[in-house]
Amino acid sequence: MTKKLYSALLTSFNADGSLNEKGTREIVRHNIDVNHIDGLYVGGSTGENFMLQTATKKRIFEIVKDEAGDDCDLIAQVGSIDLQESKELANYVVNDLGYKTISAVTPFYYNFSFPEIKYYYDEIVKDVDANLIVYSIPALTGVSLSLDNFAKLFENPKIIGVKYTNADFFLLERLRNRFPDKKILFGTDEMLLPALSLGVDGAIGSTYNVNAARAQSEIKAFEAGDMKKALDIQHQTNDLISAILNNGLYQTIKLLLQDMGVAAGYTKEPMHKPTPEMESVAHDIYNKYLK
Ligand code: HMN
Repeated sequence: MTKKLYSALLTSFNADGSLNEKGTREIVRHNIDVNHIDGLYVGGSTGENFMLQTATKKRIFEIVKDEAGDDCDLIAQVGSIDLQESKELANYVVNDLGYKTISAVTPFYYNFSFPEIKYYYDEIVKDVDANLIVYSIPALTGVSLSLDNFAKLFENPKIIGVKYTNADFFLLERLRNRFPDKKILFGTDEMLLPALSLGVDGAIGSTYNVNAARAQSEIKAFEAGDMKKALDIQHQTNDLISAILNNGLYQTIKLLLQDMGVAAGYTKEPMHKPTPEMESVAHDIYNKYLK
C-alpha cells in the first residue's frame, strides 16, 4: 500500500471531562496493534482539541508520543485562533517531544483576511524545525482557501501539504494537478474512493479508529486496479458511516471502541453523554458491521 492511512485520534475523557490518560493510551495502542495504522493525527477535531486548555493539549501530545514512540508516524495539530498558543504548542511538540510534522487548522471565527492567514502559518513554522500540513475543513471553520491561496501558502518550503476535509473535488483535482509534490491527505472518510481516484497521498479520518481494515482493503483494491472491489468496500463503509453519523459521530465511535475492549471514555461537554438508546444502537452497529 503506497497511500497512507492515518486515524484522527480520539481522546478518552472521564465522566467529569478530565483527561483519561489510560484510555487515551489504549486508543493509541489499538490503532497501532490492531488497526496497523500508518500514523495518527493528534489534536484534531476528533480529539475534541478545540475544547481543551493548553496544558491538556500538551499532556495529550506527550502521552501519545510516549505510547506510540516510533511505531507510527505522528502529526500534531497545533492550530488555534490564539497564535501565541499555536507557537507555544509547535515549539513544545517539536523541541520537547520530537514530533517531526505539525499541522494547523485555518484560523477561524473572525473572518481573517488571506494575508492574515498566511502570516499565521508562516509564524507557526518560523522557529521550529518541522514541516507543516495545512488543515482545511471549511464546513467547520467557514474558511475556504482558493487554489491561489494554497499556492501562496506553499511558497513556504516548510509547508508541505494539506489535510483536505472538503467535498470540493474540482479544487482537489486542481490542487493535485498544480502541486504534484505536495502531500494531500484526504479527510472525508465517506468519499475516500473518489479522492483516491484524484491522486491523494493518503487519508486521515475519525472512522479509521474502528474501520481501518476496510479502508486498507479499499486502498489495496484501488492500487491493484480492482475498482469494483474498491467501490463495494466504499458502499459497506458508507452503510457504517451513515449509521455512525445518525447516532452521534464521536460518541458512537467511542462506544464502538468500547465494544472492542478499548476504554475510549466520554466526549467532553458541551457534547452530551450517550443516552441508553445511543448505546444500544452502537452495539447493533458493532454487531452488524464490525464484529
Ligand atoms: C480531525 O480529527 O481533525 C479529522 O481528521 C477530522 C476528519 O476529517 C473527520 N471530520 C470530522 O470529524 C468533522 C472525518 O473523519 C469525519 O468524521 C468522517 O468523514 C465522518 O463524516
